[in-house]
Amino acid sequence: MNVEETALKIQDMTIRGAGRIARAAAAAMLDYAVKCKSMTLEEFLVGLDIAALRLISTRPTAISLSNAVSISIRGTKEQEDFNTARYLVISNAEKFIRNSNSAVEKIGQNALPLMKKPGKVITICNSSAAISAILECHKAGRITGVYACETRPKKQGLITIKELAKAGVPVTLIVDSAMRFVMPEVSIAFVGTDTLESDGSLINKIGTHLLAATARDFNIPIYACAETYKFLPASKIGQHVEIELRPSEEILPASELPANVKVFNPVFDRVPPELITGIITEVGIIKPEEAIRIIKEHLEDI
Ligand code: RUB
Repeated sequence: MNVEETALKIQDMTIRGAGRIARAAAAAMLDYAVKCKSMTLEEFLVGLDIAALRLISTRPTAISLSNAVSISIRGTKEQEDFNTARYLVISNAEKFIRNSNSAVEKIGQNALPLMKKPGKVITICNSSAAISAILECHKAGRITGVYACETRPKKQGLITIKELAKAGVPVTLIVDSAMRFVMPEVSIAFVGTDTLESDGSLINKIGTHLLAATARDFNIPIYACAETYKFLPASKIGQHVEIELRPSEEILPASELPANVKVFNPVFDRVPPELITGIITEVGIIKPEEAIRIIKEHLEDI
């Protein structure tokens, strides 16, 4: 798929979820590099920048997207000719996609020791990393049930229940506001990650802050599942990721909206580090206060 097709699919959420978005963006950069034939290095780099900006503009909150693009074009400006720059993008992007897929698997494996005995899990939205954690625990016979929050307004919880049911995991759909009702039965919460900031703040689907605060009230551990490329390097110097606001029609069609009523639709939450028990990455489980170390060790050069 080319850059524009990919950008449109990310924008309209046909491609969604921070990891999938990142892999699709890397694949689009790869496609651009493959299709570029005989041009100067300068022309190639200009086109690469345009492609990068187009992809990054599609969704603001998942830093995985801009990290995937930066990793794909890493080192190209230092190359001496068009062909070496072009092959560098191809190999960077291929490597990113491979590593990203294997990171999701490793997160599952790293999550397993957190569920020492059988119990129930709660999750929100649809996260491939959180599902990987759930599936690994399920294979080890440690899941007696999963509560999947519906996740208003786009109902990504419906994707989660289908994926878990297909894998034979006992799963129950709840409306988001029932999370407190079921929490006394829950042993652990696994949630996905759009972005992790250097102070350990977690940015994930709207409702994640509510879930974390509810888990804390019931003394239930909550883990963010996050590949290392979901950490925000610029947060080291105080930058925050932008919280995406989406159209009001996702909540209520304009025709059903009474006069003089506004709809506000922020689609991500910023969860403070003190509400997060830990972060499961492909390189191990860390405390939120160790986020800065992941940035230094894995993302310093992008
Ligand atoms: C998806 C979402 C997911 C994270 C992590 O939001 O909040 O929890 O992106 O997903 P949206 P993954 O549906 O708005 O993209 O673990 O698959 O990267």
